[in-house]
Amino acid sequence: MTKEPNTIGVNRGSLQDELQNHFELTLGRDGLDGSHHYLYNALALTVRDQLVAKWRQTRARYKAEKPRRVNYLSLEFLMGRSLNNAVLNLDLEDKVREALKQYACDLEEVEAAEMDAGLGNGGLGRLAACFLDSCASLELPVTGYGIRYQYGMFHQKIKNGYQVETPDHWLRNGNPWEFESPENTRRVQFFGRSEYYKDEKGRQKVRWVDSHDVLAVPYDMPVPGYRNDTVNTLRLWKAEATDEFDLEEFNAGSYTDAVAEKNQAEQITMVLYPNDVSEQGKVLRLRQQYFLASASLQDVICRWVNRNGKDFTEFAEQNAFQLNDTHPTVAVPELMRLLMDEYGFGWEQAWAITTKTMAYTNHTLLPEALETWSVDLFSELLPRLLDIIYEINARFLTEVAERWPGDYDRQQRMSIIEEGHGRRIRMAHLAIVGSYSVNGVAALHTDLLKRGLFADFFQLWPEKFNNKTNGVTPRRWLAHCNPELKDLINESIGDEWVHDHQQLSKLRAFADDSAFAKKFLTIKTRNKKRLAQMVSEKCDVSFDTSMMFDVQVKRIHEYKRQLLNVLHVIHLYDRVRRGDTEGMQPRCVLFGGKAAPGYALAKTFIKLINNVAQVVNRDPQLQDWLKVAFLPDYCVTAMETICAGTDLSEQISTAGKEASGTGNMKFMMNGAVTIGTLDGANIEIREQVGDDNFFLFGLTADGVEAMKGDYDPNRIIDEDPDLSRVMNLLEGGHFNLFENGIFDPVSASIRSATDPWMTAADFRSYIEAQQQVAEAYQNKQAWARMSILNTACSGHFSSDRTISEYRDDIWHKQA
Ligand code: 26Q
Repeated sequence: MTKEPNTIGVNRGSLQDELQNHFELTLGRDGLDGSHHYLYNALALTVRDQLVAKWRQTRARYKAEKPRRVNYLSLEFLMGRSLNNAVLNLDLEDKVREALKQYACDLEEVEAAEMDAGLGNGGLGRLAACFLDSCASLELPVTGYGIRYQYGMFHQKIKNGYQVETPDHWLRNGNPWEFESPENTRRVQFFGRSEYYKDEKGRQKVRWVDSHDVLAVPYDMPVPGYRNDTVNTLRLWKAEATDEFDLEEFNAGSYTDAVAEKNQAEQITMVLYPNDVSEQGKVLRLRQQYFLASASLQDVICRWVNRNGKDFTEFAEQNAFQLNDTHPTVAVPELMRLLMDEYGFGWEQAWAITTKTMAYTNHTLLPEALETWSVDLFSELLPRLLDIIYEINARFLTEVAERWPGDYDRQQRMSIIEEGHGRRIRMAHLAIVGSYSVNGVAALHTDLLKRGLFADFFQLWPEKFNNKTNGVTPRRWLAHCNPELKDLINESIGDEWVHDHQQLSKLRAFADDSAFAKKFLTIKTRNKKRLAQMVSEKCDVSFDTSMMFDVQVKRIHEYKRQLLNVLHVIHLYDRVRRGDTEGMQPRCVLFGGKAAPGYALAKTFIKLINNVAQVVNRDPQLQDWLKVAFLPDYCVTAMETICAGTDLSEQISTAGKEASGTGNMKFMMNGAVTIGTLDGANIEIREQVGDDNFFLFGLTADGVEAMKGDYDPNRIIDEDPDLSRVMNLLEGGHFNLFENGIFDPVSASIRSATDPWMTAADFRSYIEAQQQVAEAYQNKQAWARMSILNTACSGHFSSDRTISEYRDDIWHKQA
């Protein structure tokens, strides 16, 4: 092997030598131990070395070129695995495969040794990860700021059909992708009180005293762009105790108690809250939010001061903060505090800077999911911030009163403080008031925000509101997860589509090309085989690839209506048992997703799916018609196999409830056809792919609203013989023979006149759409065409498109 010049950070030998060095020298191994753990680590370090030089260059470039820096603040980053992503983005696949030959291993086996970085619940966390990939690929100076949870999203096991949670100790075997950066440690204050004093010029000032402080230690992860020279940073904070913790106790002789106090501090970053709607009022959650916001803002300001001194004239032009939902919104008063208390600004100047840098993304329409914090709790934990929030509110309400004199109702509706028994802080109002941009994540969602939840604010500040329809990265969600389809696309239209999303539409020309269609279907079948393999291993259910693969994977929620899907499954079961199989298409129905540990009904849905699966799969009469499985522990890595092997994508939420959805986009990219409601981004998916290539059903968002009040599910059931039979099976104990009454809450929810999710209302239309799907699937050629068109029209849902819009309309636009 010839050695390349010895440049620091650039590969010195061949990748093969580098790998061997890491394996033998860095890790001190002399042979494989069967687990691939060390080989994975050696390979990760080898690939990482290639990133480091680019990382430093990127930092130097940003320093020199001084573009506006964007800081993406998020309590969640659902990164999944890093090795595969780095290999793809750095174009190292061939070299890596070659290098692994000396160990007689293939890349997939080694990649499988990596644990998912599961630092998120679902859509919002994965969106942040896709965004980082797109920002680096578009060479945008965006830093992700998050929390380095020691325990990520729990692992899900299924026992006797029930979800059982086990901890995700993802760092146990070390993490080769992180660089601890202790020199950038920040100090975050909690508790204590505000103290008023006069500074040397006699001005009234405030400082936060008697606080209990916690250290924030950053761990940086490299975020490589796709085949360019950019490597951005994801900075995750870990909480550590200060060394001066409770000196009093220490001196009083209770050494062990004092040391035990350390735990309090370190708890902050111990665990991700596994609740994807909200967990109201948990003080630890508020501590996490403030910890992230304060450490990240201090970090940005510190870098600013190091470069520019205390001149903040251009700070707002040079920095932006994107708030991923309200979770990091305490950044608004925190930036005010830092500017006023630490850097001597007056209110107006500080407010001008804050409202020129903060931008807020909303991800939900469910009013119960809007975050509020009790004023009492806040005043104890973050007393100085509460002062500031009150002042923000007072000034804001003055503005409202000027605009709508005498309209006290409106003032109350818009106030950041909700009055009632126990005052609460409305974080969404704080975010809107403090930001220059407010965006929703799909066209319908943004529209509903303007018309509904935030109508008052939209009237006051229409210019703040904008839509940014979500997207997903085509690197992970097509090129990586479906390598054979990637190769076929490359053969057909070249490989530019990987970073130029508009190019995918060139595939439309192949929709009626039978040779292409044949290859396309062959690849689908091979991906279905891989998925069937996974289902067989994890669920012990055998899926036949000649059947249609009908898949719903996402968090388990009433509004997402896994229940409606189960009702359809029961209906199919019932049809086969009655011998009514004419026009029926054999299917394998797959479910996957986690329920929040405290969400009883969602957990019952999981049990119902598992019980139905058991009855169906054991019935010989159903053998050739229907298979049902619940895949345990759904996660990013599982989705990589799932979306490539899916025929039919279930996106069946009650209209007006799913802000966007992003799984829908991953399925579409991989050629799955959607059955869906007019909800979230489904609407735009249908617009892109055309009405003929999308199976639509159900009420519209306005229809759902209009039906409230005179919704009568029992009448719907009585008048629909299919639904009546399904309810009889469900309520007659057919799926819970020796488990009396366990599904009563399920049937009660369907029969409730106040069922907000209107499951019964959409049943008939869903069943009919499913029958159309069945018939369409039987025409292989027509189905192939639909499937190809789905991939061809998915370019719009590349997160590169989304991020270009954030760049042009939010980040590069001055307030
Ligand atoms: C709040 C308070 C306390 C504890 C946890 C939480 C919490 C955590 C996570 C609340 C919400 C979430 C996550 C929400 C989420 O994933 N929303 C989804 O965001 C996607 C990206 O925009 C959309 O596509 C989905 O429609 C939306 O449901």
